[in-house]
Amino acid sequence: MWSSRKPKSFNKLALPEGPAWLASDLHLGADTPATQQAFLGFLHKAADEAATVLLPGDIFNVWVGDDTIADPPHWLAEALAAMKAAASRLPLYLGRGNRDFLIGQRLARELGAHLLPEVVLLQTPRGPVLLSHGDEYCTDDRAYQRWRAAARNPLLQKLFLMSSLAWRQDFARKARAKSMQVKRGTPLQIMDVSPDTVDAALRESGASVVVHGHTHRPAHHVFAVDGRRCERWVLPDWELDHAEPKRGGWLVIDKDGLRFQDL
Ligand code: LP5
Ligand code: MN
Repeated sequence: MWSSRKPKSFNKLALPEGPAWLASDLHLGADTPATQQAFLGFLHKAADEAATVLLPGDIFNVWVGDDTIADPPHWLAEALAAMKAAASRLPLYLGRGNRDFLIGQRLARELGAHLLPEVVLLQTPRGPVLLSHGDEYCTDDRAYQRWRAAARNPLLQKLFLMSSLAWRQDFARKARAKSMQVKRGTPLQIMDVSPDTVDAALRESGASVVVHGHTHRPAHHVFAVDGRRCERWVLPDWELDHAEPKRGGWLVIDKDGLRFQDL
């Protein structure tokens, strides 16, 4: 639960002056060519118009280890080249989601990007903004939190990463299939963030704005915590290959505040 995992102090990140662009839940893979093209367009535009890009998780549909980049499939090579090009023009921050939490320093180094801590307090012109992937707020989803705790175990991760790439890819395919099956039987409300957990995070961090992705329920919520006006901005997922209408977009944070930018 959030409070029992309460960090003693929050990692802070001062954003450089100028607009920060945030996008998550792109779920890139071999079967998402249209989503990938939209992402490449986003990075290209960001390099011209933004001062920082933050990608707080689930950039990839699944990530089974940084050694994937030694011999990447074509789609991945293309995505990595675009991220590297963007990172050569502005700071690029990679967060880890529930599908790509095995992203590590090797990938970041290769791209010239920086890894984000699990939860980070962004210092923005509009005050502190609490940023994370969002799955840590889904504390009513007990089955997921059990899996999450196991999958974040450093020893299990080490063992997993020691097995062959083919075995890991096969495991990931089975885990994805299992997840999709379990989700079909789980009420949407259980899979959403727990309001109490979000309130606790806002209380503990002192921020009045929280930004996350993961739930695929983009929105701008305004509510009160202990009488303090708070906001929760939920980033959209990107899906331009398997859904109509196509969807995706990002959040801009600059001196004028926060706003969504549709694709
Ligand atoms: O991702 P999504 O949107 O489908 O659903 C998530 C939750 N599910 C997950 C699981 C991921 O999709 C799978 C990620 C694979 C990572 C590969 C690396 C593995 C490394 C291991 C290192 C030790 O995150 C889902 C939530 C939903 O979000 C909403 O929040 O509900 O959670 C579940 O569905 C709960 C299930 O219990 C999760 C089951 C995971 C699979 C268990 C392993 C089975 C493997 C079988 C092999 C024989
Ligand atoms: Mn996610």
